[in-house]
Amino acid sequence: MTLSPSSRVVQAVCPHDCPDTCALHVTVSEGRVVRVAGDPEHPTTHGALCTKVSRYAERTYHPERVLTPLKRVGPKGGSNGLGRFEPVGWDEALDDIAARLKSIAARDPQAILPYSYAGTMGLVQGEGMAARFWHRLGASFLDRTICSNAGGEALAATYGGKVGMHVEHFAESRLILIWGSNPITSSVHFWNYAQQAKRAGARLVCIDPRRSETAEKCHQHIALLPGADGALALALMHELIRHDRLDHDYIERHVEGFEKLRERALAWTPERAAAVCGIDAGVIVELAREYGSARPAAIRLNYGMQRVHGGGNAVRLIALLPCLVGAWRHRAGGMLLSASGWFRGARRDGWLQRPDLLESVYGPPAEGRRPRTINMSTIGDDLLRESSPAFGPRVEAVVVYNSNPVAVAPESAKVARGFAREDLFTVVLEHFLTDTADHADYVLPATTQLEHWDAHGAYGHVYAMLNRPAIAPLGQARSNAEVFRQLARRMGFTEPCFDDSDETMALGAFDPSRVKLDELGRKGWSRLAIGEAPFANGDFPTPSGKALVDAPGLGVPDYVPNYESLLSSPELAARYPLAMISPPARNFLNSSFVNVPSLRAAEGEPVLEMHEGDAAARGIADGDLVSIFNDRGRTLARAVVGDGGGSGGGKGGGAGRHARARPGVVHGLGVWWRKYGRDGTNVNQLTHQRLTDIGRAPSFYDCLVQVERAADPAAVPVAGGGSAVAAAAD
Ligand SMILES: Nc1nc2c(c(=O)[nH]1)N[C@H]1C(S)=C(S)[C@@H](COP(=O)(O)OP(=O)(O)OC[C@H]3O[C@@H](n4cnc5c(=O)[nH]c(N)nc54)[C@H](O)[C@@H]3O)O[C@H]1N2
Ligand SMILES: Nc1nc2c(c(=O)[nH]1)N[C@H]1C(S)=C(S)[C@@H](COP(=O)(O)OP(=O)(O)OC[C@H]3O[C@@H](n4cnc5c(=O)[nH]c(N)nc54)[C@H](O)[C@@H]3O)O[C@H]1N2
Ligand code: SF4
Ligand SMILES: [Mo]
Repeated sequence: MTLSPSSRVVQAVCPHDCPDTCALHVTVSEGRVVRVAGDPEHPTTHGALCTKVSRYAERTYHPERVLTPLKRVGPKGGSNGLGRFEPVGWDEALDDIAARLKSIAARDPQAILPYSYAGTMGLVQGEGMAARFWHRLGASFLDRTICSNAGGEALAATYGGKVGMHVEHFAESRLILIWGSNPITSSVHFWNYAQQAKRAGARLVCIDPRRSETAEKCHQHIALLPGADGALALALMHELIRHDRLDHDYIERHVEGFEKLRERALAWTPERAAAVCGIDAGVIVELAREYGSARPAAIRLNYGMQRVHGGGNAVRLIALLPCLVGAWRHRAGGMLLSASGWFRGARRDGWLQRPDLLESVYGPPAEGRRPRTINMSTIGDDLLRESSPAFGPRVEAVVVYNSNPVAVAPESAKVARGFAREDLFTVVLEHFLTDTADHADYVLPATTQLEHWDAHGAYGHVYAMLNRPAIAPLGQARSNAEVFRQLARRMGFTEPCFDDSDETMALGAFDPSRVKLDELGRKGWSRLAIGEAPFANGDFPTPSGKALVDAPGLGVPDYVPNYESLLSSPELAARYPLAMISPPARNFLNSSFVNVPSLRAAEGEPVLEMHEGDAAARGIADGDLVSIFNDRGRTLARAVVGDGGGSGGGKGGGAGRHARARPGVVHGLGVWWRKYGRDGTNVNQLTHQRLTDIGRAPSFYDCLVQVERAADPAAVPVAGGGSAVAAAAD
């Protein structure tokens, strides 16, 4: 590629919900982005990006970008799930939206609900100016639980915050347990360190029901049943205790309540846990021996394993393992689930979000009044609820940004029904006409990360990051912050904080006493000052500095069975005998990128991975169209059949693309837009809204289904988002 002499490189940040939070070099030539690459100097990015974000220019210049405000002209979600819109001017749209919000707020601002998640993780375009706006308005709080809350609260209950090892140090570990995580898909920069360790002789063990891309590259894959991780952790402790592979000194000095844990673990023999996990007891005995003797041993835990009823308890148990063997003494030992807690205090949250503005509606904090809270994970039920003293007012307006709830929230038939309510006023700030935007009264064109300022923390490393705009907003796109700033004016909010520019907010996002702002400005990133082996001497951010077994209000962690499984709900399992998990497809990021042609082509169509025995019993062959169903609904997918390695503990390597599922478990890879599904649905048609034991999070991977062959009328057209979008934007 020849670049014009005027081309320049802009320092940016990947905004996506991914632990790696890469530093980007965006090359701009003649006002157009021609290349998005990894910053070679950034220690964890080291010049590499995942496939998805290497295609960022393709996403940004996508012909279906929404580039003008759109107003609905047809029924919500249309007759076929697609919305019909016509372009309107910004002033007309914002005037009308402000008037509608004002009239609802005059009755009760809690009838207005913001719905947002991590489409961008930016501190400005996420909950920055938007949070100021919602606080000043007094709208309902949104409990942002959809992803990490079970594990996050569990980790904080154990260690006082979301803290752990530095990702770089995994390169020096001797044994790495990759537990409930598929880093080749979802955290490729961690995988780079794991490979360095492997080359230096470390052993890699993957604990995952699915023979994932990662599992097949580890030395060992333990294919346990979904939701059995707590039992496995207890049995590992049982073995560590019985064979006295404990670091007594570390436990004595840095763990509170070990005796209670010991008592519980001794009840979990490998045989008992093996029955729950659906693996051989010998695998557990051997793993405990390795974990108890390898120095240093590290655990890369990730959120994939906490999307089940007992996800919180399981994380608490696994998080305690490094204390038992004293793994924290070495910088390459311990565990990492999330590093986001290191940014606590480094971010200026109070200034960015201004929770004090609530006072203008609810009075001084002393009075203790607060708006009601709605859990984003039960949005399906909550949009359909009437007013009641327990619930509060019926939701009359929803403003969605950085999220696509109609596709990603559980039990999506209900979510879609809620968003289809004709009496619900819905505004969606988006790049594309997603399944959610299809249900909007107004769609407002949002800038992408290449077009706006932002600042970022991270949850997989400890670098504060700064994103500069590389190009001017495309079309009439405006940043989220700009939209809320302009709405604030129209609502009559006069506080000076509503005048702060995006740039002011991005440059002011971090506390100068904690982040070197000059370095941040110069390089685009700056490392927080945190010790190499931060817990070598305890010093956990708990009140006592010790790790907590018996956490306040939670008791001693235990194995909590799934809501839906053969063991816990045999009657349900008689009708729906297969456990379905729905982890991400490699080329998508949640429901983002599903509409990028090259990435969608790489995924083909929605698939269901099945074991050959389960398929044969149902007369299903590889490549057949199948219907997956339970009491909540039905969805169609293409069967990918193979032998996933039987009872677990098999050696990795050699397994091909068609060999991912163990018996009894199926994988419906996510998260497709519903409108790209053959019948206008996706896997969330099958998931439920029951919450995890800790953290009020969804149990996406705790889900029983049945599968049958479906007629395959090859002629059935796949509903494409394209046509409706083109019609709308014309
Ligand atoms: N390419 C890509 N990258 C992503 C994402 C994406 O959608 N696509 N999503 C991003 C987001 S939002 C997040 S939260 C992270 C998630 O990143 P991770 O936490 O690593 O999660 P996943 O890759 O969803 O799942 C990891 C693995 O958990 C397994 N798993 C499912 N149930 C269980 C269980 O009960 N026990 C155990 N031990 N394993 C289980 C799945 O089979 C999967 O292989 O990734 C981020 N990165
Ligand atoms: N069945 C099943 N369901 C799941 C999961 C699963 O594994 N299985 N994973 C769950 C997890 S871990 C998560 S985190 C959630 C994720 O759910 P969401 O946070 O809703 O993530 P996305 O689906 O990526 O949708 C983000 C949207 O934000 C938009 N966006 C991006 N940047 C901006 C911006 O700057 N401004 C505006 N206005 N919009 C922007 C994107 O275009 C995209 O449509 O899904 C959950 N749902
Ligand atoms: S999605 Fe993750 S791996 Fe890909 S560029 Fe963004 S931060 Fe890096
Ligand atoms: Mo997530």
